Amino acid sequence: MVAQPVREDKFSFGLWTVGWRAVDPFGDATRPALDPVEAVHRLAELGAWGITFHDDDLIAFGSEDTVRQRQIDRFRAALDETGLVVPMATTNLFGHPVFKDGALTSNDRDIRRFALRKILRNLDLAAELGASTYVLWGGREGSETDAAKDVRAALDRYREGIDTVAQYVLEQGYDIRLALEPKPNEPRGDIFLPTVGHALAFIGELEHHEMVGLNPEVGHEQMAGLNVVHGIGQALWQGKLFHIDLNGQRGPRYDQDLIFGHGDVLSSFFLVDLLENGGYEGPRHFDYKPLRTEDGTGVWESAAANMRSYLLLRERAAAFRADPRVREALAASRVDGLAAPTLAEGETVTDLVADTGAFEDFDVSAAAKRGYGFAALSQLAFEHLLGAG
Ligand code: GLT
Ligand code: MN
Ligand code: MN
Repeated sequence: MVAQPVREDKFSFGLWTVGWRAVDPFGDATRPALDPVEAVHRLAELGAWGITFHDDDLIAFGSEDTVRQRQIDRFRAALDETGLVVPMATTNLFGHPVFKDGALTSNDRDIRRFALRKILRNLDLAAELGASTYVLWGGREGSETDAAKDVRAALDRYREGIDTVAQYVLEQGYDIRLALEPKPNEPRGDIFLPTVGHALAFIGELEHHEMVGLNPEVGHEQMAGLNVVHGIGQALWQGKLFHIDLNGQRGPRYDQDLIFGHGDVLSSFFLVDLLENGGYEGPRHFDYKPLRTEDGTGVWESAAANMRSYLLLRERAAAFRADPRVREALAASRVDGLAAPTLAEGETVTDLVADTGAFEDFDVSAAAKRGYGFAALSQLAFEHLLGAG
């Protein structure tokens, strides 16, 4: 029996996920608009813990202040009624045509200033609703032609933008950290900060680098042909996994935003294993799109499916770790051996050079002959994943 989702699982969903009306480049919406208040109630009934939003998901772009306030009040009442929390919020800096050349890196300075103000206004709301993470996905920050952008100037402006937002958070005394979300392409031909690696390197250049981390998305790393488990592993290692977008993707193609687990299943298994055992305590946030073929029933089926996938994988990963055959296989593969420092405690590089056992007398051919047993280990993981463990 698979566990039912409970609040402690920290499952959250973007308002833009279940609320996606399925407009795509080739066709119109197939579903009616979803009232954010209904989304809150439905997600709470399904066992979710949190809901996240872009400013424009909650309040239509350009709404008058009274309309804006009314929407916020209704949303807050639904949160109070259900106990759902808002762990994260973000800004839509990609939908309106004004952002067609980007927001923080638009060639037009006035647009960059407008974008900053749009972020700051929604940050106030995020703080008011208790969010602790603010995501910045640079969907339109990029280009289709290399003639259009001076990349170094764009990165200067990107850094200035993030530093300005961080400064504002500090000045307001908000308990909020910023999380950058990498993506290689779509909607721009090429997006700045395309991968976890690029974004980590960029963060190192920021004035307030300590309050900026990542919100990696499973499918985005896979669109770039990269191993998402390695990307998340490095983000964790650098203390920068502030948030995560879970979904599914089948290789390098358009951004599919499938249900979590419905892409590379084996990778999802190892990712859940890493999140559960790697010290990550943040939200398990699903950023998926219900298939365009689905009606309202299918939307809520798919929301539940994300959580069920995660719980099933969590169960399988726990069984894998608990299996004595797996423990033996791990030992045979010397996986633990990697945790031992290569130099002994107090040993210097001079000592290493003096150690003839490390080089002159080292039996290279014996060491080269030894197998690692990864095939057996990998098959055990596969069998546990299929429930055959
Ligand atoms: C958009 C994008 C997502 C980002 C969202 C945050 S918006 O749907 O495809 O990956 O997480 O801005
Ligand atoms: Mn995302
Ligand atoms: Mn995506």
